[in-house]
This record gives sequence, C-alpha cells and structure tokens, in this order.
Amino acid sequence: MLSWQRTAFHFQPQTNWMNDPNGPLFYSGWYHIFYQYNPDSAVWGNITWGHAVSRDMIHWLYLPIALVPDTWHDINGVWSGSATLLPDGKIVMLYTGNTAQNVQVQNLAYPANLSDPLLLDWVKYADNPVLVPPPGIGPKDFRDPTTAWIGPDEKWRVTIGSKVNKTGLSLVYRTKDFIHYELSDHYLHAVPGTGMWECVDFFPVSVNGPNGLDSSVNGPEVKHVLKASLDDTKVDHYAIGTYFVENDTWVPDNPHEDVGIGLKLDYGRYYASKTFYDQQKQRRVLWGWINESDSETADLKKGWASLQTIPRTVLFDKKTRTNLLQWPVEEVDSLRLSNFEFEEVVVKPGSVVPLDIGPATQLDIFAEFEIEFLASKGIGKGNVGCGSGAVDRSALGPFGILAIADDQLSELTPIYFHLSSITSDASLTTSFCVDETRSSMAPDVSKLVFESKVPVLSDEKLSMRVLVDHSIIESFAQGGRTVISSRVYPTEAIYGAARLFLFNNATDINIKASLKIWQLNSAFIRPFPFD
Ligand code: DQQ
Repeated sequence: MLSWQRTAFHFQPQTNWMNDPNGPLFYSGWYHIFYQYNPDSAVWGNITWGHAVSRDMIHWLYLPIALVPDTWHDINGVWSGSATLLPDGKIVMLYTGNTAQNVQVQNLAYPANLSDPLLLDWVKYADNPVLVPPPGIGPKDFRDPTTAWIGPDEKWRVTIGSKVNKTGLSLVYRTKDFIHYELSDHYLHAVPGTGMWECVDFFPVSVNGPNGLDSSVNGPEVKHVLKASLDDTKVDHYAIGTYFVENDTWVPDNPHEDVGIGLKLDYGRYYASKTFYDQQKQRRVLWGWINESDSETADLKKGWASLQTIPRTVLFDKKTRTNLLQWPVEEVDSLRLSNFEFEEVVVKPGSVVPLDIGPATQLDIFAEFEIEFLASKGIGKGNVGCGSGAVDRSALGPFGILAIADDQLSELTPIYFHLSSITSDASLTTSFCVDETRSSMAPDVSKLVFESKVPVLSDEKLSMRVLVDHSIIESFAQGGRTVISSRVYPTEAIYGAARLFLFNNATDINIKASLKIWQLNSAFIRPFPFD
C-alpha cells in the first residue's frame, strides 16, 4: 500500500521494511546498493539483503533479493556488511550472520558470475563462518565488517565493531585470502563510555586534493576518518585522525572530539551509514538510513518503513581542517525543473514572507542570509543553541525558512540559524536547527528539535541547502559542514497545498535572504524490466 508520505526521489523499497545500507559499490557501469530488508513486513525482522542498481544513484531498478537467511550461520538474519573490490576485478562481500544460537559471526559471499554487471546471483562460501567472536568479546557484540584495505605487507585489513563493558571499540583482522584471518594485538581504536559500535566505517580523505580516495590510500597528505554508529544512542559519530599501518591503530586529531563524544555525521534522524569509493568519478560517497518517526501501527498501515538519504559526496573541509563536508551527489541536479530566484528579500523582525513558487513538496533550495542590525537596537546577544524550537526569540535569531507549510501555517517545519553573538572579526559559530514540533497534526508522531553548531568563517555568508521530498527534509549548512535529516508527516501541507516561506523571529536584526529554488522531478524507482 502506498501513501502520500511516500518520497519521490529518495531510495526506498517498493514495500516493507528497510534499514542499513550494505555493500555499496560501482561495478561494470552500475551503482549497486544492498540493504537490510524484511520482505514480509513493514517492521524489522527476517533480515535479508535487498538489492537495487542505478546508473546515477538517483533512478533505481529493484533486483531480486541477493542474500537470504538459509544456513545455520545466518539463519537468524543476514546482517550488515561491506564490499571490497580486489585489484584483479573480483568482489568480496563480508557480512554478519546471526546464527541459530544468536551468535554473531562473519561470513563471506561473492558474485556467482562476474560477467553479469547486475551481479544477480551470490554464492556463500561453503566453509562459512570465516570469523567467530574472539576470546573476551561477547557473542552478541561482534558485527558489521567494513570494506577491506590493503597494507604495504600485501595483507588486507578489515575492522569490526564491538564493545568490552561500556567501551566501544573496533577490532582489526589481517588476511591474504579473506578466508584465514589473524587478529591484531591492538584495537583500531576504543572510546570508554560509548557502548557498542555498530556499522564502523573507516576511510582516508585527502587533506589538499580535490577527490575522494580509495580505501587503501595512505600517506602524508591523507587523514583517516573513523565512524561508529552508537547502539546506545542510535547516533552516527565520526572523528578525523591519523592511521598507523605498522600496528593498525588510529589516533584522533583532537581527543576532545573523539569518536562518540564529538562530531556527528548528521544531527537529525540518521543511522548505520556507510561510504564507498566511486572509482568512476573518484569520489567517496556516503549512504545513511533514515528511520520513520511515526508509529509502528502507521508503518504497517502504509506498508513500508524507512528510506536512504540522498547519497552524499564526502570531502575533508580544507578551510576549517576540523570536519568533513557532505554534499548531495551532483546527479541530483538532473532532477531540477523550473527555477526561481529571489534577491535580497528583506525579512523584518517577527515576520513571515511567502515565496511564490507553487507546490513545495519536491524542492532543492539554496539560500544565503545577510544580517542588518537595526540602528535603534545595537548589537544584542542571541541564544546559545536551538532552545525549544523556532518560537524562541532573541536579538540574533532564529531566522531561516519554513518548509512543507500550509497557507494557514498550521503545519510547518522551520530550518534556521540562531546566532549567539557576533565577534569583531566577523567570524562566528552559529546554531543550525530543524524544528519538527509543528510539522504535523497527525497523532503518534515523534517530533524533535535538532541542534548542531556550525563554524561560519569571516569571508562566508550564512548559507543552507535544503532538499524537500514530501516527508523528508535534508538540510546542509555552510557547504555541508553540518547536516540535519528530519522526518515530517504533514496532513494539511501536502501536494499542491505545501508552501515555502522565509521567517525571522529575531528581535534586533533584519534578514536579507537570497535564494535559488528548483522544483525537483520524481526519480524512476521501479523493478528491473527483465523481459
Ligand atoms: N543493523 C543490522 C546490524 C547492525 C544494525 C541488523 C545497525 O548488523 O549492527 O539489521 O542498525
């Protein structure tokens, strides 16, 4: 059963439940995405690997399920895993199997026929599992192998998330053939108090170059990103640091911003993300799972649950040198239809300005904001943080846009900045926020205020890019320094009734907003036409 909340250009299965992205790769002209999929229901369970292919990561063709639970070593679930492309063109897929006794083990699978660009058939290695929990690691704390990378000793490395007591950690294994493994004496990294690490991701970024890097690249111009999905809080945290291949350890640049206690990949609803290196366009691409925030009953009624974010390119931020930049892959631009431009629209304190663009359910919005102090007021102080939402007022915020709003403003989702202060060199750190609290009048919907901090350098304007797709809003601040994905279920602001507004709830500043807005086409996402 479909419903109006269904998205138009985000990837989701035709029906039923999806969670983590698995084994993304580019092979023989096709992007492949696999995903944790329950073919029987719109809630988690009976987990298989769904499979789809695309030429551009926007339009998708569903393929038959790639891996199902059918042997003792994965009978309780074919759980998350990653792909590795070997230099000889072969593909290795490592995934976690939940065994008949609910022990987490690592299994090996490979394509039955490498000359099939669709990689339709998968073979499980006959002697699976290839790894079982090592001594000292709980049977339920050993999951989600990463893409492998190769060291100068010609051995591949794979890291696997775990915990010991409350310390989250990642184990490293070395292998030559993906069948026999040796466990490293050291953890790749461990952070006390962070709990179980799921879906660890580990990848290099270029500190000066323009491109993404293959997982095996290392050297003086390279830093490494370690990401863990924290089971206790369901948040994806990352940190940037240095990888030492001699003993397979990683050290964060800033111990105060270590994995799980510092930066988040996304400050909204987002989990279990995974990157891959796209050798076709020399970029690193990030996938992430966005859960529903309505009730399970509502999900069962609508017959589906969850979607994947728009794939994002990931780069090191060469200006701040402290964070990543995430940006929707350039292929999204191919969905752009009519274009609207607004120059220096003045939004006075306490006012709302409609933007006349027609229906506002499928949009790509790029907005820049300039601040004008009111002569009568001087430079006041703002709030620190996003507070209880966009209704909070201070001298310097909030201001931004109201997305998926109806004409009466009975439903709306503010995406906004709230400055705390302005310094003499004009650089600042601002809060970037999304407020779901008035997004829906439907019952049983969880509605939160999402908060992040984002650096704004002295030569930069405040800017945001926002992708709107019926029931999801993905918001990128300052070129992707911080990202917030939110889920909304409007009942009034749907289809032709959805509108877009500017707002300014600050008391002491005028806002001058300049925007470029595109209506976006729907993507073609449908079964592969085998006949
Ligand atoms: N989802 C999978 C696990 C993983 C978790 C099971 C994260 O492999 O740890 O569906 O969402």
